[in-house]
Amino acid sequence: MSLIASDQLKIVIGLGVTGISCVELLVAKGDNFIVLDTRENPPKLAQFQKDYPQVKVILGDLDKELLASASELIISPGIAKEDAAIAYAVAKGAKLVGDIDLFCREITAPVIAITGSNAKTTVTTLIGEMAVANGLDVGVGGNIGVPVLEFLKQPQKQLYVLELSSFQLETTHELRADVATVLNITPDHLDRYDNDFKQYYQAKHRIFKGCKSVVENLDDPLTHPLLPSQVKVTGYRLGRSDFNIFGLLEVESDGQNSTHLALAGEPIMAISEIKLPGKHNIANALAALAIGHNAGFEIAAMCSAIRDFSGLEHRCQLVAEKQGVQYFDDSKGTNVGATVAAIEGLGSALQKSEKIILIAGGDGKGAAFDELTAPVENYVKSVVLIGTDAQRIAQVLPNSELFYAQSMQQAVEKCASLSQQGDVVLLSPACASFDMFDSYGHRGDVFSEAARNL
Ligand code: UMA
Repeated sequence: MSLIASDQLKIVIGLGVTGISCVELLVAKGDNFIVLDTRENPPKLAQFQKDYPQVKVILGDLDKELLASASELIISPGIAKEDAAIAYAVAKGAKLVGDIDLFCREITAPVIAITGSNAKTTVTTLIGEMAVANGLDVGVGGNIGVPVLEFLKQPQKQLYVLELSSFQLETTHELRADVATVLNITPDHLDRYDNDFKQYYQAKHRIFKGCKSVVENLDDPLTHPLLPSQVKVTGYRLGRSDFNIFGLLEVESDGQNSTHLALAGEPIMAISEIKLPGKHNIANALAALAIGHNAGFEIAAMCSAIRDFSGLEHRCQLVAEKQGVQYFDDSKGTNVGATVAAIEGLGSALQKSEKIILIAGGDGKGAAFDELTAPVENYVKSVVLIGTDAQRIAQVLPNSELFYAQSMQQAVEKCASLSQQGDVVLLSPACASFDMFDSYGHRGDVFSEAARNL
């Protein structure tokens, strides 16, 4: 059965921001296409039908024969290519693409492509700032929240910096980035990958396909690209710098030692000038320097961007300092992995006598919290638990000092009473916010205000 028989029929799957941006492009090109969404009532449907009354939309379960009748399936990141109807159509010859391929077909400007399990938004944003500091007209988009096809509505930029998720990379064949990097890989989205870490790893490594140069995190062997030797590779590590390796260097001046970011044994800037806290942000600065270096950015301009960069809202953001205690808003830590990264990043930068006081809890979305145990025992003095899953988190922290609070205000006041000079109060809930707040942004704002008002 074929609703619209045509060899040239394209099918857009998904009515989210990606699907809608694909529709805009196909309409502009005058292509023959229809739109499907597996949901009976996708949230953007009414507005879409107002904007595109001429576009045929089919909702609900995917019809495999209809899919098989298409020449190209343009799928959104939230749709798995393993879906039985999609896999059937692909086996019958339908080509599978995503918005990143559609974008790459239209542009000639260079692309920097960034993926990783953690920190990709921070590094992508910093690279964007570095590009601006280098005087470039740059577009920063992708998984960060701006669908790449949005850029086609404007004159072409001189450079595109794209944050790409494993979901987007699954359907990307034509990226050919000028600089490509996998920042780090730890298990994530395993529900999408049949609990198979290898599939997730392979999706991430698709970023290197056809790339001109690579940046590799030498502290994480899983980021090592399998590529022909003629591709330029620049490494970085939280260790000694070397030829083509950004790293660290102890510099002595006036009898005082300080650690600097460095390349080939030459200091670049002192790590004390990085505003973002924690070891993981030193790694992020090194990653950004290495990426910018491959892209031909000036070192001085990159350093000024690093010095000015105060991070992203609600991501380990320093929001207050009271009586020698720093308050960090990591409300974006909505899953266990993000909270582990925040605790380890901040904790590893503290002196022995200084500790973290953690506010965690909310709606855990059914996830297991076991991975919190080790970092909390290593770096956290006390935990103040809030929200629906407070008890479930308590179960994985049998050796920790635990308190409970009914509101964020109460939690912050409790943390203040538990802290001493040099300690850090960290809101990193490992949970969604919806049981107590409108959003993670709202939760972070309430935390910041309570901390500032102490
Ligand atoms: N969905 C269906 N049926 C469909 C289509 C979608 O049930 O037929 C569901 C998906 O399972 C998902 C939701 O609808 O729950 C949205 O999916 P989508 O693919 O339509 O998403 P977009 O609105 O187009 O947003 C996507 C990215 N979303 C996902 O990957 C799920 C956004 O990343 C990205 O900013 C945007 O494109 C622009 O590139 C979000 C994200 O959560 C922030 N990314 C994950 C992450 O960062 O961990 C990968």
